[in-house]
Amino acid sequence: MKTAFITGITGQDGSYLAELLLQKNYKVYGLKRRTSTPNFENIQHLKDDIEFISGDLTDASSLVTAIRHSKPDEVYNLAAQSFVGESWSQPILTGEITALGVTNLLEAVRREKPDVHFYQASSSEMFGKVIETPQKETTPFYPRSPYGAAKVYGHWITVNYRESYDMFACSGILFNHESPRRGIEFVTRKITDGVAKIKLGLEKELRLGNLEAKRDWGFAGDYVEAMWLMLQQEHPEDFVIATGETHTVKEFVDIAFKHVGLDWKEFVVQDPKFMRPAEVDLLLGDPSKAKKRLGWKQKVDFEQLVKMMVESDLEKYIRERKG
Ligand code: NAP
Ligand code: F7E
Repeated sequence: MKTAFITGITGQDGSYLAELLLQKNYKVYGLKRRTSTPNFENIQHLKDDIEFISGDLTDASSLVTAIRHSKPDEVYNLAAQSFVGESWSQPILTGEITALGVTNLLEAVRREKPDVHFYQASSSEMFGKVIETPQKETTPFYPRSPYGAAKVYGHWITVNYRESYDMFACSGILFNHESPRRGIEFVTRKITDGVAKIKLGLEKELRLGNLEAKRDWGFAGDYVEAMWLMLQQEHPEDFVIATGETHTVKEFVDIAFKHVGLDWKEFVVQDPKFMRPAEVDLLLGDPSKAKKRLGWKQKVDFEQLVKMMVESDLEKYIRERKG
């Protein structure tokens, strides 16, 4: 039986990855930070199958203890301050968690179990103000937020540990991926939650920022499979994971409202509060290396993703209404 240690287990990706690894018969450990109220929503159904270890990416000693205790074959570093918008309000904390936190974990692995296969959650936000389109593994980085800059550090320190210590350390450069378990402040989930509330008469409007931004959106359940595949390779390498399609926020809004028979123009209000100090205008990934070398491909397309998320939020509020 293989053993995996996942940071960010309570997040969107952590929950799908834990599901996948449990199906594959892994023993799964998850790093869990202390919270004043429980936040097990995404992993409620898996709680009894995961062994939680208390710790924080900014507390190096807790990571050493976690690796020593779990003795993992594979480590997936998914923990981060992951909301781009918030990274302007908390730039230092974002750097401490999303950048230096990676070094804390790599050091714990190097000292306690250097033969681990290590996955770092890199991001298309590193491409920022894009130098070329589509973006691939060799495209230079130009981050546009404290979050993007922190991810560039996390990416390069992972390359550096691979080259300095011959560790099996690699990064997935993942483009946006969404699901019904996506945090409520991200634009996709904010839209589908808003559509469900408007449809059920619980809200009258949906306030959004830049509707022209373009993103390459995939389904999180498909993307965690790529993470696992990367760690099963003979040699550690970095891969772009994307759909190869890009859509505006407006297109997402349009499909989501249409799905419940409404016209978005009657409900969406543009609010400068949700505009960013620096925007990433266009992201479009080229997943051909992952397709060829990992045999990875997405199963859920853009329209299916939007509809899946709207349906899930509708069901949630209908369930809540019934009590
Ligand atoms: P998410 O839902 O925001 O989850 C983030 C996780 O990190 C949560 O479990 C959170 O725990 C944990 N965390 C935050 N700060 C921590 C700390 N100081 N110590 C330990 N754990 C901490 O993010 P996601 O969408 O699943 O993304 C997973 C990873 O992929 C992140 O690194 C993200 O930056 C990266 N990424 C995401 C996307 C995407 O489109 N989703 C694309 C590219 C890269 P709490 O529950 O306690 O807050
Ligand atoms: O914004 C625009 C916003 O916050 C997408 C994270 O997982 O993916 C995610 O980062 C776009 C931006 O995601 C609102 O300006 C308009 O252009 O959903 P988002 P993100 O910033 O792309 C990358 C790959 C990650 O790595 C990150 O961790 O939508 N937008 N109106 C809005 N965005 C938000 N949040 N809220 C709005 O009202």
